[in-house]
Amino acid sequence: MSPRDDGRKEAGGTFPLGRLIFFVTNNIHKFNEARMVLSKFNIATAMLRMKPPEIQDDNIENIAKTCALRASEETGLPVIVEDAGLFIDALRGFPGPYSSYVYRTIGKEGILKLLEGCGDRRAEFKSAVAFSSPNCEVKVFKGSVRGMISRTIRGESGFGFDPIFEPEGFSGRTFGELSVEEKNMVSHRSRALSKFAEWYRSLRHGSNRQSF
Ligand code: ITT
Repeated sequence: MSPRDDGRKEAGGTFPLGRLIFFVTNNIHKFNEARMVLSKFNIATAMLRMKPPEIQDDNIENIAKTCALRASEETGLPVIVEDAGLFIDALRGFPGPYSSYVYRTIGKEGILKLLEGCGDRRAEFKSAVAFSSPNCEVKVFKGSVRGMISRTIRGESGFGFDPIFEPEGFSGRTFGELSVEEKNMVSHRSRALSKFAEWYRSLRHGSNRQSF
């Protein structure tokens, strides 16, 4: 089979390296945030809706890594997968890697209930963005933002726990009360994605050139 008959090689050969990335997610809010961040680095983002089986792990980096590997193996494409979670100090990091399950079960209201009467409202959002591509080692980029868990649910923007998280530097407004642009100024996701973007765009200029 000649290289031109091989779908992967063909895709690799014509791939705008460092300029286009496939973001594997089913969450349109995450995708929209990511697209905005990456466009600042002149990287176009395509949403790849697939659900590689998510492993159970206490570490969001391992979850993102395993999913990214599976997705790039399955598609032959350069992909990123992001795993994120809300880590609450007074709950020793809960729900952390279990944020998705906790959101679907007890939700924002449940978290506020768990913290009723608790003076320590400190918390952190963490993000791990894993990049994987055929013929390339997996890389992980991390980002985080500290803040407080609010006492009430406030704001309609964003998704998930946004209406109960007050990031540092926004005078007590929750992520739910911020525009996407404002959230992207400080969010865990935009911090991790910016690190990824710095690295990924360097592939354009050849110093890090790899065969995809
Ligand atoms: P994927 O398809 O990309 O897996 P997901 O919604 O399951 O989308 P995560 O596993 O990364 O995303 O996130 C777990 C949960 O953590 C998510 O369902 C939200 O409830 C919460 N979360 C993560 N990032 C958040 C953010 O920026 N704002 C609010 N909640 C967030």
